[in-house]
Amino acid sequence: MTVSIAARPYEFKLDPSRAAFVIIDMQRDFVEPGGFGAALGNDVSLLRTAIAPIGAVLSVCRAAEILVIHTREGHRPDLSDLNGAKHRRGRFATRIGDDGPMGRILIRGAEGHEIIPELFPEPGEPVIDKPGKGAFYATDLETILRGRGITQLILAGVTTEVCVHTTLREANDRGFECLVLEDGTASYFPEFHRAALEMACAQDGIFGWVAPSAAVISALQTGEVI
Ligand code: TIU
Repeated sequence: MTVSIAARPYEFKLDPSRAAFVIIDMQRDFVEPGGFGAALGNDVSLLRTAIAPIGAVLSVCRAAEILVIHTREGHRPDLSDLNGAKHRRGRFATRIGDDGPMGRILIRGAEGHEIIPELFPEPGEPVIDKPGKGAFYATDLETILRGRGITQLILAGVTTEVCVHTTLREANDRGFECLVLEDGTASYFPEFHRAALEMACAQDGIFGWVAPSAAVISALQTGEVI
């Protein structure tokens, strides 16, 4: 059974039983002041536009019993999984592992590392802790997806051109069909957000499909069953 989602570059045939909604890095460290995003010099308020659309799709996916997966970017407290290049990069006063107002920056167990309350995982929803930008790198995400027979991913979260796009590319090369949630992603750089979405679906879907939350919700609630 599939439902048809109005998407770019053309309709996406979603099979809810083989799909997962993957919410990437909606952590306090990226969307609240004093976290990793702010330490990199960004205006974190720009990312908050994605929260309501993700929340709306999350409710519909839970009701439709679509697998929901959350990811968190972060590192072990002893920094043993933080490569030196990532640690050293940039000329910032505050780095990964340093103390901040929400605890140590981008460290597992710190307040800032946690997923925001609006999108907090429900029991049973896998949470993938990842040390890199892509959700497949050095994680068990692929094993979990293959084990459940998942072949399609709806991708949302932050930031569009960094962790969402890296995951999109990793998933594409692994044979997953991907749809990026247009208004459920956001960037500190609005022009990068727009370009990243165009890049995803250019060339008749070089990496996959792009659709707004309303199209996904409408397809799942009232969509024609094909
Ligand atoms: N800096 C930036 O745009 N993003 C990240 O560092 N990580 C994610 O995108 N999650």
